[in-house]
Amino acid sequence: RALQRDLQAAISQQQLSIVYQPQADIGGDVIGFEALLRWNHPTRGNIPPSVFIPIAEESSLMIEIGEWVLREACREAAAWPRKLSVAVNLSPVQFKHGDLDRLVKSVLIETGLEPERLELEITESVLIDDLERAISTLGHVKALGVRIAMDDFGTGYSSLSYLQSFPFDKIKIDQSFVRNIGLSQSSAIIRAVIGLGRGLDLPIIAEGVESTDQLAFLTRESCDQVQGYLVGRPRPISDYAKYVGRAE
Ligand code: G
Ligand code: G
Ligand code: MN
Ligand code: NA
Repeated sequence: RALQRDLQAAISQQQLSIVYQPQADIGGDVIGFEALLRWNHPTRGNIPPSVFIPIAEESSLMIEIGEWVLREACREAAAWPRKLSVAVNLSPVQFKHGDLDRLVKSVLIETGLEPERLELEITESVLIDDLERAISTLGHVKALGVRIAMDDFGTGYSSLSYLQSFPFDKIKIDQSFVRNIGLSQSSAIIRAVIGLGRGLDLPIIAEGVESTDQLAFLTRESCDQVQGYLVGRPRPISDYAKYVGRAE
């Protein structure tokens, strides 16, 4: 496929970049950023990750790209004057191949980022193929002091059993529920997930928060953190200089 071939060149030709989306506590203070990959294709312009990540996942390219994102995001965060956290998404492919725990360890050493400031986001699909192996790898990563967040929570098939299999550090409520706050089903589901977080002593972050009405609901329900356009869009980190403690 043409895109696959082009993607191969993307890293070395510096077409990949990372944008950062702020994550805030419920009072509005920014506590960290999620790193999100962007590809500026030389002729086709911006290609969304929903298109190119699946292509990368068909080959060993995802390993290479995943390493690049992790290293870049950790290097970036290590340079922030304020010690905010950085969240990096992991592809299931990175669990199957590659030596994920060794990679994380060496990137932390190389960049000097404090392990407590790194959060790795995984989806349930990571746990589906080889649960034993994924849990063992995640355990090694956690032992480094890195946190693991369950992304897109509520959209997979058996979220609750996974919460029993592995000690996650955070749950990210999928934006599809947040979008439908106001409909009774979504409100009830969000309430239940927040309650689950309380019971399991896990912080809950709501994704895709766009309106003050949604924020008001999440505040009322004692959600811990929020992420979404209301707090800030994914942007180059230079746009968030003030948040990371740099002079503008
Ligand atoms: O930023 P955006 O909403 O376009 O991201 C779309 C999807 O791409 C999300 O599911 C997000 O998790 C995924 N994605 C973005 N950056 C990365 C990355 O660096 N690695 C992986 N594996 N997925 C990413
Ligand atoms: O799957 P994951 O949660 O990693 O991906 C986050 C995706 O959600 C990114 O593509 C990001 O651009 C998008 N996103 C972040 N905040 C909002 C929001 O408030 N509204 C919408 N519609 N999308 C958002
Ligand atoms: Mn994510
Ligand atoms: Na998500």
